[in-house]
Amino acid sequence: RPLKGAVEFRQVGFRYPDSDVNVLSDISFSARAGETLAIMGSTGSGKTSLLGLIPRLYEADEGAVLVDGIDNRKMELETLRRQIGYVPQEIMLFSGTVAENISWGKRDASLDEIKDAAKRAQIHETIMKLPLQYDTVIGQKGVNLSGGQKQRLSIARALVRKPAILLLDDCTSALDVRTESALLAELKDLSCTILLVTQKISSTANADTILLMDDGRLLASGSHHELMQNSLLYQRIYES
Ligand code: DCP
Ligand code: MG
Repeated sequence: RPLKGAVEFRQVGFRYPDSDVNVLSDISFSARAGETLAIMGSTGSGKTSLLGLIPRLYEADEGAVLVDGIDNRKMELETLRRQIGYVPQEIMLFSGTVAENISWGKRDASLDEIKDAAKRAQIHETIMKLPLQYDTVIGQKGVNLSGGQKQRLSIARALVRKPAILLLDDCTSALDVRTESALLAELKDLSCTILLVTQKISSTANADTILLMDDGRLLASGSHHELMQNSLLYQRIYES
């Protein structure tokens, strides 16, 4: 079976429905199935907006977003979203058990599948130290988790659905470099396509391609090597 999960943007322009300014202009790039793409850029540069166009939280106004070669506006929403795991920038956990929180997007997940996702997300060991492990209640009336633990739980929630495309919106920001690189190595093993929004240059090392965004535009794109040679801005970020 050929690998699925290719993502391509063709001259995409986008503005929010209640606005007349473009937040994305002329964005073109492609990620082959199984590749990892890192997206960097200052706050407000359009990274979250870009990710949101893939599962069609919003639709492109100009150009097209293609998933496995098909314009995603022509796909059935459920078919499209079934293959996408999306970890939003704002983590949403509810008051319930750890297992329930992980299986939120796949109600029929078995405990083995839940544990496998948690292991890959580097949170299994933390869970095993909780009073009732996977049955521990978290959230408002339960055990409190740290920011980085919540981030990993919400990554596990996306992984349990075994997505072809994984969208990670700055959700490794609270992880130390070692945990993050262990996580990224695990994700690589899944051979899904990964689009990773990050502020940290350490997370771009594993990426096949890095996109540098600025004010809704793609300033530069390429491998770490290429950007080190061609992009002054990237060099500056790398050295800072
Ligand atoms: N914007 C908007 N309406 C929304 C969300 C965002 O008008 N519902 C605007 C605010 C920014 C631009 O769109 O000017 C891009 O916002 P993004 O959230 O896409 O930007 P980033 O994700 O890059 O920013 P951050 O790094 O802060 O998450
Ligand atoms: Mg954002």
